[in-house]
Amino acid sequence: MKKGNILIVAAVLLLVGILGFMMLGGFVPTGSAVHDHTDGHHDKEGFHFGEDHVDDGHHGEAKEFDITVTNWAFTPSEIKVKEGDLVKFNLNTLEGSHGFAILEFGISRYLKEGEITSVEFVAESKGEFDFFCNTICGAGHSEMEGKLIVE
Ligand SMILES: [Cu+2]
Repeated sequence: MKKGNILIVAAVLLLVGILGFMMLGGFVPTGSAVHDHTDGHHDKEGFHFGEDHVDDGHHGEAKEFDITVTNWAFTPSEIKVKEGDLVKFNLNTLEGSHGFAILEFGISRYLKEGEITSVEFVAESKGEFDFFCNTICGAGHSEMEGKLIVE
C-alpha cells in the first residue's frame, strides 16, 4: 500500500515534469519565432507572405465585364485588363448552350442558355490569352473565341 502511494507520487511528479518540459518546449519555439521576426530578412518575408495571402494575390483593380454569348460569338471578343487585376466576367448566354474556357487561368465553365454565368479570376500573368467555347454547340463552334489581353 505504501509502496503503491510512492509509485503514484512518482508518476504524478513525472507527469508534472513532462508537462513542465512541454510547456517550456512550447515557449522555446515561440521565443525563436519572435527572434526570427526581428531578423530583418525573415520579417520582410513574413510581411510579403501576409500581404499576398490577404488579397489572394491580386494587387490590381477589380474589373467587371458583361459578355454576351450567342450563336456563335462572345461579344465583346477582345478584353483588356492589367496584370494583377481581379477580373470578373458575367457571361450572358442569350442563345444556345456553350462553354467558356481560358486554359492558362484554369477556367472551364458550362454556359446554359438563358442564364448569366459569372467567372472570376486574377489576371496573374501578362500576355494574350484565348478564350473559347469548349462545348460542341453547332456549325460555328470553332469560331466562338476571343482574346484576353493582360498588360
Ligand atoms: Cu461551342
